[in-house]
Amino acid sequence: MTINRQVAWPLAVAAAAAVMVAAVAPVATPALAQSPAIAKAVLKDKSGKEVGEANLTQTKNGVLIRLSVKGIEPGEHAFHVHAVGKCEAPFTSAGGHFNPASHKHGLESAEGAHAGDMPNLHVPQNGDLKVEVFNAMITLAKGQPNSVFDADGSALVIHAKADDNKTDPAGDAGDRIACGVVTE
Ligand SMILES: [Cu+2]
Repeated sequence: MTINRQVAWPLAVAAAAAVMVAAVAPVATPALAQSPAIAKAVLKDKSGKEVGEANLTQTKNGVLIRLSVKGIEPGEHAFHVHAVGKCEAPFTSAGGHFNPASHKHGLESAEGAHAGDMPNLHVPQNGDLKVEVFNAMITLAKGQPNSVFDADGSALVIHAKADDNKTDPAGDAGDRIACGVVTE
């Protein structure tokens, strides 16, 4: 007599193995390790009065600038990163626009603009404005060619007039009415 013994083996449930992602220790280059993730600039007018503040945050793709200004003449004003971190009235001390790639001026420039070129500020009637500006052409990372923390530093500058986004080298933006050195 043949005994057909069928043994029902419980299906082994393959437990989904929890995948342990090994935490990869961040490998920072020495230069990056010293680089700030945030930076700041206090903007003053030609008389030395504080008229604004900017907080800069490094992101993966550029630098987010949160700017607040007070008591600025209503209307459009050019807003740039200038090449030298020195703000002595009338702020020519800040040099030209930050332009490590030696491009022509203007966000509408065919060849790609200065790294310091940014959109105009639109200041309302009460003279106070809070705005966020993203600049993908600069970095806070030291040692990079487009770092605002290069040998002579950098400054944020607000102009009397709007930037026309094309006239080389300064967008026909007129006088510099406020300036702030970018600091860690
Ligand atoms: Cu400027």
